[in-house]
Amino acid sequence: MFRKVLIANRGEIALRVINACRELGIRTVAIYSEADRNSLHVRFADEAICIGPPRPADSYLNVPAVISAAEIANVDAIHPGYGLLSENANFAEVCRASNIKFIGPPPEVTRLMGEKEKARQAMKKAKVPILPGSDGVVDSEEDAQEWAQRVGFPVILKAKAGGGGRGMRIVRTAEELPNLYHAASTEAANAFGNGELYMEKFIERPRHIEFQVLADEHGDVRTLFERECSIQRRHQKLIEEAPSLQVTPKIREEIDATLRRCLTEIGYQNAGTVEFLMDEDRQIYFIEMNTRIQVEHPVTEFITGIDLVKAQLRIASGERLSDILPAKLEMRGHAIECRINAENPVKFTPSAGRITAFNVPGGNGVRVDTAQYAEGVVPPYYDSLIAKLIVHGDTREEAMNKMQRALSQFVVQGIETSIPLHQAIFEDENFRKGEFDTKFMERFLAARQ
Ligand code: MV4
Repeated sequence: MFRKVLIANRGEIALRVINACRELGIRTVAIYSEADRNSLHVRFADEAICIGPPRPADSYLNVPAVISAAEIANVDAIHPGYGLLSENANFAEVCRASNIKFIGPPPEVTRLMGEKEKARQAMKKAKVPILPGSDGVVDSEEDAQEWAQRVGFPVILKAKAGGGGRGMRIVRTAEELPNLYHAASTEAANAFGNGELYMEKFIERPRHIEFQVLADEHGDVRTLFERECSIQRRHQKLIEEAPSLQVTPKIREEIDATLRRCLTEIGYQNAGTVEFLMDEDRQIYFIEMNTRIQVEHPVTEFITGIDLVKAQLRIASGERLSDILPAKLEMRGHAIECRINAENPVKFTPSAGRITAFNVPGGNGVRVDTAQYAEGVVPPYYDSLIAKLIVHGDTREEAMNKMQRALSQFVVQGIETSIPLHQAIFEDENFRKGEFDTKFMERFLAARQ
């Protein structure tokens, strides 16, 4: 096992990784920006190194600064958390060249999955169901028209280098295709430095369902069931749960068998998430793969009893999945996560500043992942996520009731948070019945006006 690990992140996920290391007897090195001097990840790590000014580009995203800190502290490995450098293949390559183990997949695999159209073709080749669409990128407006005729409107144009919904356009008729093609391509070029697009059949009211995977460095791949992530606004997830009410044991077994074969073939390693869309006929289609630990990993930890971050560390140090996971994984109960953001719950404007009072709920089946504390400061430079509230019950109904109890005891004063929004969602009849898709929040917010 590693002797010492640097955590190239901040906030709750930095603390989450520190906790896993501490429990495995690994020394930890925090890095921090000038804005995070008083953060808990700095206080709870064995060592901490300031790597630059507040702006992410000057600190957490500054590869030479991160690598210098790792070399000065003489670490064996770097855990990137989520966001920031976690899916940056160049960073993983620099780690490799510096003889530091990057805790994640090899850079070649990260690069493949980052090119969404290549990932799609790789999945297709391995018989993972994908949506009808272009074979590779569409390289002109004329090419796009041809594919759209073949696939049938509505279609969706997506950026090859994309993510987060940028460079995406829904096209409903041949007439509007030229304008939307150029708009998507220009937006993608500005956002990602690459304007290449591909095309898929558009699903009107999809559900977003993702499968958690773990792969060791000896060719063994296992899935740890699915998460339902349809409750989101502007491509930011708000609530995630596991299992999904829509996924039958048969679907679960089929996806498991297909992904094990496919990801072994690709040479996948460490933790990853495979994203699917499910249509109204419960058909499920691959859309993209995330090559990192995700924000919502605790819901999977609750229903499986597996510590995914410890599993990442053990896999990266060469251990076999057969020594990390039980022979047969059991799925137990139902888990739900609410993302608590520092923002106005109605206007969604960011709310930075000093937290004056902070009470975290607890009790059976309640988990709070946060790096915040009373008198702490939420800086304006970073993601607005300040806490994750995760609950586990025997049934979805019990989990929802537990969440409502926990939300009512979660006190944050001094800044605004999304807690009141979550409370309103948990009173919604359709949400409670599990009747929702990725358009749920749009309808919910429109009805509140
Ligand atoms: C789609 C889609 C409908 N049809 N693809 C949005 C972000 C990107 N990761 C994929 N996205 C979508 N792709 C086809 N062929 C609808 C979305 C989509 C969406 C997907 C998951 C969760 C929330 C979403 C919100 C709007 C659109």
